Amino acid sequence: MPPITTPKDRLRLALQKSGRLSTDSLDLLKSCGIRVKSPKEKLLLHAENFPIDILFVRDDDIPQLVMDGVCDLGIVGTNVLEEAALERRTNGTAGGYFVERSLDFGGCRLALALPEEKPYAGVKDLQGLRIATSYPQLTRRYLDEQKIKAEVVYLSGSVEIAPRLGLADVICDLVASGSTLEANKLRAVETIFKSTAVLLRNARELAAEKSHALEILLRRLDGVQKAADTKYIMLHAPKASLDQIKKLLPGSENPTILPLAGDDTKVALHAVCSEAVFWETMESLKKAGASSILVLPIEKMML
Ligand code: PRT
Ligand code: ZN
Repeated sequence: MPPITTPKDRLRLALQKSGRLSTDSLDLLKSCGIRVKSPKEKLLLHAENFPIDILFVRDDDIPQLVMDGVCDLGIVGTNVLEEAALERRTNGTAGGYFVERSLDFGGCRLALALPEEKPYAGVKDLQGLRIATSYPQLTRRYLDEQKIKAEVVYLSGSVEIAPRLGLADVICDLVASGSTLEANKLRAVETIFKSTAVLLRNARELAAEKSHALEILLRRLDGVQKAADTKYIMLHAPKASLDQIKKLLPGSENPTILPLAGDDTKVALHAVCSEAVFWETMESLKKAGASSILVLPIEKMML
């Protein structure tokens, strides 16, 4: 079979076909203005209005596809990426890649957890135990760093039931809300890795057309991510407390000040805040004399 090569003028991006990262990954493309018709019915889809093709696969295959250059880009959790990278380093088949952007979804942590009733005073208590995990490389690395000798057993799924089945004393699994651990009467005792979804990129230099497309994609992506952290705030402020109110606005420069029809004592203030606007901030603004405070989301930004 001839090697699979990527076209010279279209980027190829690997996405999880069906799972926790799928919707967020597709939503991100959509916010970047990239239209993909009826996803998931096909393995490979061409975006309608951008030079990018999307390959839908299992998340475990994404690091390899990018490292081997079958895809230029991929969206995957750093848990899966680091596990694959460690495995490749062990086998001596490490491929060139780098993390182009961290994304603000898919957050979770890889944690060691043991039955609630089992006493635990510190990592030393793991000595000699049997640990079930889908992440043997990351688990082994942690144990080596901590100089703990323990047996690592690989399970591809349902790791949380391993202690109940007598397969292991401890598990090392992904935790998000913690409800799976709770339902299985387990408690997390150590976080060994913090994960988030990332945009992964093959390290080879891209042909000019692809490089240009990637530049546009990254600029849009930065705009979307920046907009998500940024809010537009509008309020009415008494002229007398305007300076105090301006100081309370999180991460904003030079607000727009407009006269208010029919009221000489007040002005309208509009500002872009580059940091989160919490209820506490709004309460402080109100205390300082502001009224009609509106906080609006920003959809896109280009600075
Ligand atoms: O079929 P495919 O191989 O593509 O998917 P998958 O079943 O291997 O992965 P999937 O879709 O479950 O997760 C994809 C990625 O989402 C993971 O690799 C992580 O990067 C990220 N992610 C974020 C999570 C979680 N949060 C998560 N909570 N992946 C899995 N979980 C599981 C965890 O394994 C445990 O069973 O959810 C359970 C714990 O969740 P809480 O909320 O009860 O703590
Ligand atoms: Zn998977």
